[in-house]
Amino acid sequence: MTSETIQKLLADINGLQCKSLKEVEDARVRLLGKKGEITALFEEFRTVDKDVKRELGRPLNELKQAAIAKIEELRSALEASGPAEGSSEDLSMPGVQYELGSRHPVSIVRQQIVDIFRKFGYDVAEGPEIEDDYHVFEALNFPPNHPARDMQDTFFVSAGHLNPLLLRTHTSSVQVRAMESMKLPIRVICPGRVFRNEAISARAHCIFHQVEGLYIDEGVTFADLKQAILLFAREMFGADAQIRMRPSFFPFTEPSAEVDVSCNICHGKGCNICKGTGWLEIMGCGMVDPNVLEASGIDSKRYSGFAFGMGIERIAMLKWQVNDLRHYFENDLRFLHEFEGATEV
Ligand code: 2NM
Repeated sequence: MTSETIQKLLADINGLQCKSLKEVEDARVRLLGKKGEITALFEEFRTVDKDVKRELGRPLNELKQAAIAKIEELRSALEASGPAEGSSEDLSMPGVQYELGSRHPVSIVRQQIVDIFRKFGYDVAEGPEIEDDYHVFEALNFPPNHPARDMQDTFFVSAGHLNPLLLRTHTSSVQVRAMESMKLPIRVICPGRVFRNEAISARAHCIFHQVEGLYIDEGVTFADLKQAILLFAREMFGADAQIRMRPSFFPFTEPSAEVDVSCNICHGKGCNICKGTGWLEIMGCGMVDPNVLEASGIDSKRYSGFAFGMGIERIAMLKWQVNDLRHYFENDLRFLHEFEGATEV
């Protein structure tokens, strides 16, 4: 090895030109690869005399650094300018295909419910998901020691004072805000996401969606409630849908009822969706408790009202025979694709 060998190779490197990334890689292998020219010089260097080492050590190292720098310079210039003319890139190749999204079954059913009640003259109201104890429990006639107020059932955002912040467990809090701020008579429906501290299973989830409705005016009776729900059921489940009510209990309504709709799968004959009863539970409802009206400043001697609430996931399960709540939150495309085109039913 002589000084000329190194000088000649350095001149080669400085004059190096490449038309493609492949050529750059070939040059790198030729110079710096395991069997490359520079690698070979370093191997030879180990065997030469001391005085040759002293003379050629520095130029040899500079040669290697020059090669590394040149290869890097050529590579980044080519990457910045994109594929060169005459390269092997096929510009007629199709681009990346993005799949078109479709509406989520929960959105479809929420829209259907909202559309039905808008037709009946209801306004749509929304409110905060992080609420205070007052709007979720206190104003809705929940006694201080009610289990829903427990850590076990409700997610708290801040605790340890009189009116803690929490994730709303129902959208009734939005209806309290409507009663506080809207002029009477009030007709509202409140769709939204609610949160409960439950173990996740096929039948329960810590997040789900509700639509609640409220109607307050002079002289509103339980007969009005029954008719409103019957008309809703006919719009939602078909003109021949029937309803029945069973007595129930909620802190915010008195009297309270649970509503069943006739099974539109077996038409009362009995199937595994209605468990042979011919009826499907769809919502809870009742006459708004006078305590709830008074808490929001409404004169319960003059005004009365009804309210109802339903779970959107549950209605969608009945509609499409979804057997596991967890499907709604997993975003598995195979599940979501099943609802393509389901907007009109
Ligand atoms: C339900 C069942 C029965 C309800 C009551 C109210 C309010 F704010 F007016 F008091 N909103 N929603 C209600 C009544 C909700 O869900 C199963």
